[in-house]
Amino acid sequence: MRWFGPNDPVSLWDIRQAGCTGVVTALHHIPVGEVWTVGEINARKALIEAVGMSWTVIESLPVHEDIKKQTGNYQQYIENYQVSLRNVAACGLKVVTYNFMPILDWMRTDVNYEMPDRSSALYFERAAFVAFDLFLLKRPGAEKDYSDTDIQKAKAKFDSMDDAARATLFKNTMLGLPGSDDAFTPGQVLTALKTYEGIDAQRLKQHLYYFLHKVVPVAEECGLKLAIHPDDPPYSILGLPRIVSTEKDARDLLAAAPSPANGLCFCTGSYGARADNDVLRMLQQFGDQVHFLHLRNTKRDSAGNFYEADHLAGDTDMYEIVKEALNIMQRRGVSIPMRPDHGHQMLDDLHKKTYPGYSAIGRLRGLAELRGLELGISKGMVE
Ligand code: CS2
Ligand code: MN
Repeated sequence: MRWFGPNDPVSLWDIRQAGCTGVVTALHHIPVGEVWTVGEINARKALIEAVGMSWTVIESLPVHEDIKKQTGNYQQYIENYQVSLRNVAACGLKVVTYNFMPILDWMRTDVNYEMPDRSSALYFERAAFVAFDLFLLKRPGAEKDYSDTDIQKAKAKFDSMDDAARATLFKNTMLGLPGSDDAFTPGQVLTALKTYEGIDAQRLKQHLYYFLHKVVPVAEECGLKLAIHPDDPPYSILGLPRIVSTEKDARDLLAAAPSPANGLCFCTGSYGARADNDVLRMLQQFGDQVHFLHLRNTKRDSAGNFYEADHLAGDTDMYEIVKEALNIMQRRGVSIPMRPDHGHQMLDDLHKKTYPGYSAIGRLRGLAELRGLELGISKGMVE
């Protein structure tokens, strides 16, 4: 499971009791772009080992915005990244997850979407998102990104909301902005978006490939695997380019720096939010370069909405995914680290404040179901 560090309301013992043998974590207290020192890495590692678990996967070693834009001190930040890679390898870590999403990481319009069983899920509602963009953020030129139907639906949605609902929508939508604990104003967001003017998808791809040319050889030399997490949701939002969304994106970035160190964090939930991504086929194709697996399920509808479903429900056939993952591991003779990505807020956790998607009990349910599925399939394979 993922652990957010000593401030996480979910403790390491909770995670161990959920049946985990390891955690994935990051040094969230180190500002993006600064070097992770051996001392800091080992201190974190000792905390995890003290409860009988291991730490081999980092999620994430974040990439500084200057590297994505090739502005300011980006060369220095790339050098720092290289040093951090050497340091984490020296401490015995194996996999480094990162992403290349401009400004925002994941984006949802509702982090308390009630499921029929009264647990709570993360939800992306297209009309609400378009309403946010047009009427709350008021991004200049946003209308040209949407169809007339989109705009009409967004207007109807917005008109149906009172001030409190609008404020909640704004807050939820901004949660994927790093550091968004302090509420962002629309002005601040628009200023950040403006820094990407002139950077289209093609240019952002070039910047990613440049970064890969600099860091993949270092990772390879020190025996690390890099695992890029896909965009979530997997398409352009707020006029920002997103370049790790499709099968072609993944193929291109692997081909841009061919190396055993250049690989994917295969997130079935993120890739699966797009109807034209055949997630199973993608896993079959990229199996040799999958270094980390996020197992999560989404349920889409034809209007472009999706919610996070139970791990074994939703649009992705988890049985086929786990079976393919087992095939890949057998073929490669490796064990690919896996975690349940997100979970519903449920039971006692409904009364607790936790990171959206990362309450304990819903993830425990997902993990238990996935482990059972894995064991059942693997026993069946042996027979
Ligand atoms: C995660 C991502 O919670 C999530 O959705 O899967 O935030 C992921 O940790 C980052 O994109 C990886 O860099
Ligand atoms: Mn994920």
